[in-house]
Amino acid sequence: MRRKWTDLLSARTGRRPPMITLYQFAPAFGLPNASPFCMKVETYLRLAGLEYKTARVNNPAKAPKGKLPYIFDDGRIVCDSHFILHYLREKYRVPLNDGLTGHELLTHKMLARMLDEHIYFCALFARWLDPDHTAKTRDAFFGFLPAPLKQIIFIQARRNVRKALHAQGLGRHDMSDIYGLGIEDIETTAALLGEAPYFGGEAPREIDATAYAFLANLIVPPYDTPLRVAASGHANLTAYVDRMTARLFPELLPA
Ligand SMILES: N[C@@H](CCC(=O)N[C@@H](CS)C(=O)NCC(=O)O)C(=O)O
Repeated sequence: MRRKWTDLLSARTGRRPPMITLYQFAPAFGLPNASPFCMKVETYLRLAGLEYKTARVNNPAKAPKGKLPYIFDDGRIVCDSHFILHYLREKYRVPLNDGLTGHELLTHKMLARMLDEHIYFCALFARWLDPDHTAKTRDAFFGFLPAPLKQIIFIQARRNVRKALHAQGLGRHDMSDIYGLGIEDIETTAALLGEAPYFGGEAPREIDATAYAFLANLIVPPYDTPLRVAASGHANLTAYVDRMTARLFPELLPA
């Protein structure tokens, strides 16, 4: 059997890699996480073969920078999925991107930015502000609270999302324009994947942590928004999500 590169590293240094703790929301919708940023980090940890445990946080305001995810590793806290991946790549010398050309790395960086910084906000609108879907969000994220509190906390959280989307700019557009912008990203993503099994090519690379986290969050949860309809309409994207789930989170597949 092939040994994981982390085992080889431990054999050489004589010590086991320390256990990383990933602080994130509870799993939801049959996904490792309903936050694409949390799911990106967990996917990366699995792709890299790093040992980790998860710790559930219900209130992101308690996180060091007020957002999830963050990790604790070897006495250090690292916040933000971008900086977490950078930290893990450097500290554990993760070889996921080895051998990629400069042009491939640039394309991967642009795709990650589009998903992190653009489609994320379209999806946030769909979950929190499209009136057809807000009840699903309330029940999935605050279902653990007693009924009156669930509604109060949800209303507060939705107000924060509305303010954030307004400040970001997207929240100033009407619904059809917001969905139209998100669908453009989905079309771009589907065209970039083409017939390849992974965004990294024949094998998953670092970009696949981000792509999988966002696409699974668009396709799997039962929000029949124009974004889900558009993403599910691309057979290469749905097959990609299934392929990544089978490879990295087989415990989530129906028995
Ligand atoms: N740039 C950050 C974004 C993290 C982020 O926006 N997390 C959301 C969950 S998907 C959050 O914690 N939101 C809570 C809030 O804004 O109050 C990253 O890449 O980790």
